[in-house]
Amino acid sequence: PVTAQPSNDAHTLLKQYGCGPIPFSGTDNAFYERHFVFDKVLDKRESTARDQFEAFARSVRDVLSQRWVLTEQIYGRQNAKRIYYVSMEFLIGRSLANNVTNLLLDPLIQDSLKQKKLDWIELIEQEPDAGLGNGGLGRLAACFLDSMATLQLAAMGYGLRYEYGIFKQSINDGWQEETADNWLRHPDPWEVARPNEAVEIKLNCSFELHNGVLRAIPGRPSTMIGIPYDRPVVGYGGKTVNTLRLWAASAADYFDFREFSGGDFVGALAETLTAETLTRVLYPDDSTSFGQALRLVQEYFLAACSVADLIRRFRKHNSDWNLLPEKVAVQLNDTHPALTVPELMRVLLDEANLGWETAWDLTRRTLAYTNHTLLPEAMEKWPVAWFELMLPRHLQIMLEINQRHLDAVRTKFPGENERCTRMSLLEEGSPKKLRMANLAIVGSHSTNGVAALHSQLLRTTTLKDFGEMFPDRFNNKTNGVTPRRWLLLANPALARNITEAIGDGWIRDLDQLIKLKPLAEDCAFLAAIRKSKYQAKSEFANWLLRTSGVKLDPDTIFDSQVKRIHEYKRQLLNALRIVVLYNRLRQNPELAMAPRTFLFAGKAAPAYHFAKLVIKFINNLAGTIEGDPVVRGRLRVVFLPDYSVSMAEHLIPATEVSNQISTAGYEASGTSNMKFMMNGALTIGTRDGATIEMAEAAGEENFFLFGLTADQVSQNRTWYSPRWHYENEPETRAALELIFSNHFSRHEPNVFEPFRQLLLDKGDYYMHLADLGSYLAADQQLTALYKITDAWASKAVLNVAHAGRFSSDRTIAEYAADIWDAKPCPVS
Ligand code: B1H
Repeated sequence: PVTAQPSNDAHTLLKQYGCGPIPFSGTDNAFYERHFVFDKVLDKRESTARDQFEAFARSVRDVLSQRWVLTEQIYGRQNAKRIYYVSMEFLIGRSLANNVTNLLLDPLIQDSLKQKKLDWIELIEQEPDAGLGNGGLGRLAACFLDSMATLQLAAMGYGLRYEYGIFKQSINDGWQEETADNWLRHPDPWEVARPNEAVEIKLNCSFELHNGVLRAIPGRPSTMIGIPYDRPVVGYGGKTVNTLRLWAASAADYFDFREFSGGDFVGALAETLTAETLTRVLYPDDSTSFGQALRLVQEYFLAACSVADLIRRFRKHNSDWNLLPEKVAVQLNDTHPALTVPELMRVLLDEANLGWETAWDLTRRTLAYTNHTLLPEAMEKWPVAWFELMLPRHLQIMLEINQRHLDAVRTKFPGENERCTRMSLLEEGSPKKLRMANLAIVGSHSTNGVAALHSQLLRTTTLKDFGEMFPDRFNNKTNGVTPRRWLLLANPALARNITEAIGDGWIRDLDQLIKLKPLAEDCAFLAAIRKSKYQAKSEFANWLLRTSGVKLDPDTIFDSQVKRIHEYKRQLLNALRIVVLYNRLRQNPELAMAPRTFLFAGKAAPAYHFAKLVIKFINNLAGTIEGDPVVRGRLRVVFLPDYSVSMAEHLIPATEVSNQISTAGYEASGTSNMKFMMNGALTIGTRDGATIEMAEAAGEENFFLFGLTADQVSQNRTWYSPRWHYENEPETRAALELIFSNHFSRHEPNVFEPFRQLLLDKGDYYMHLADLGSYLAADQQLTALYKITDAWASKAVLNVAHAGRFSSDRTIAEYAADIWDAKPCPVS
């Protein structure tokens, strides 16, 4: 992509990256061509598009390799404080264009593409998305890696190298179907396997695979091997190249000798298969904890491999264990890696031979925990019996932690037995369970939420007891997104507008976008903004046509809701809005209504039946509207299958209306809301998560906010009646009647009956009907404004101008200052 880059000539650039012993210049084909011969043993003329991608990506990796080595050397030499971001998910997407952008290699690449007559778009589309995450939590981790490298922090990500990432979604007859995402089918050009740095993980049982389920065999201790696969994380400017280290599970290669000599060769190898199953697949649940034993072992594996690795790195440069919190900060991405608490304790007690008090003090000062949701179904709890079986030493440690913790609670709040019950790490019942959130809070020095409202609700409601016990531990870190991927790379037309107007300082310092504010009154700039939006819409339409055959009309309003499908996110509310608009046109075909395209995308967890029914409904709605001559061309609904990071990079820049319509109090932060804002979409949304802070920044007059507040939701719970809305709001009633009359399901009578139960009979827990009226009113205001093109563009500019706060650079700077106490360690 042609991005706004300082015009470095090729020679200077190659000098910067050729900082090691290997020169790049002088040999023309040293750069790209040699990878066909030396990596693939292939004549270039015989190469496929995929071969060309691999060769090209390997040349880019060559460019960064010496800086990658240098980065680690400097961190070691300086004995810098290391930051470890531990997460079960990293939703990376593609890396080629991102690495090229961050290395500032665009001019060089353009030259090289011209000479070699390569098609850049075709090249980058050869790369599969690294879909090692479900949604916002995993994508946040990926944005944080970009910002940590750009801010020159000595940071590293730890995760799992799933062989299968988030499933591929296809739509069959309107229904979601899942297939496996075999993203590693071809060799990945970015990763570097480091078997020499493998670590051993011990469990007190062995496993057996039985009909696809992992079965523990008690009393037979086993060893697993974690093999690190490193991926480069290039900071913007190409100076710092950090590492994302992903662990792959493998069987210990000495375990099978006894059985081998006993003759059971095949049986022994089958056991290898079981160990390797561990990192086979990502659990596809977002905001729910599914409670599978295999998932618990995955979580322990991540914690144990990462602790072993970071301790080894710490010991290389420090002999005094007491320095641990000064030299290491570990951020736990939700409770998924919470077993880091007992694992670090175990290492400090059993391997470093420290006393309990010292070990506990060091553990707590090293670890910090981020909470990402208030939904009770997402709170992880694991049966105590599983720990007895697999990790008895860890159970012992957690019980000791709990004893001491409850003693402290009793000292601070004497006689409050119920408080103790609530705060205990143990949940009584059958089975008895361990509460991972309580463990993470007690075992760390910081607990943060991900937006102001979320952090406040955490401290004052969900974790109230902990807020009272440890008031200083609680803090907020409002999420952000990287402007490199989500603006510079995804939206070259807008990026160019911005750079032409205010220079390119915004790329590293997004607050500079505020300089655009006066231009909200400048007709020429508004025209340029309109033009770049139209360009992004056309490019998205072309991409969609090319990749899926769907044709969009860029002269309609692009109105999007893209995110995981979940009741609390209320895609059904959006669909109800469309049914009402459809009814208006059916009743009055003469009605003036701006032509609109409603875009939906998102995956439903495979076992979440209601969410799958919502997908089915959106698809049937799309089909019915398409087949109705009265509305065809005026309203259009499109469900785009298989939402991914790459799709978002095309869709978000093209969007004019961003829907952020969760029931207030349920969306912890949201991050697509910020991406849309940066790309000049206007938001129609509820006062939830970070959307509240976005509207605060830009001014509520530049937002279309509607609906109940979080306060009202919690108060209204007792007396809210969906029936009242059905009986007293004619449009609400007509919309529901149309659905229940099988208008959208002629050949599948009553498939949407569960909506009646959910919305009317079971009391509409997420209050769709309470907010439908105000949603429609906000929608009316929005379409009225759209007609006044300058007024619309002006608000879009004001939104972009105030998006600076939502850069993940700001978020990471806050983590570094308030939680990690970390300073930049430049690699010059
Ligand atoms: C978020 C999750 C999540 N919150 C459990 N919680 C998972 C919970 O596999 N699991 O078991 C996976 C994911 N994800 C999201 O985090 C929030 O819903 C968003 O509001 C927030 O923006 C995002 C990043 O903080």
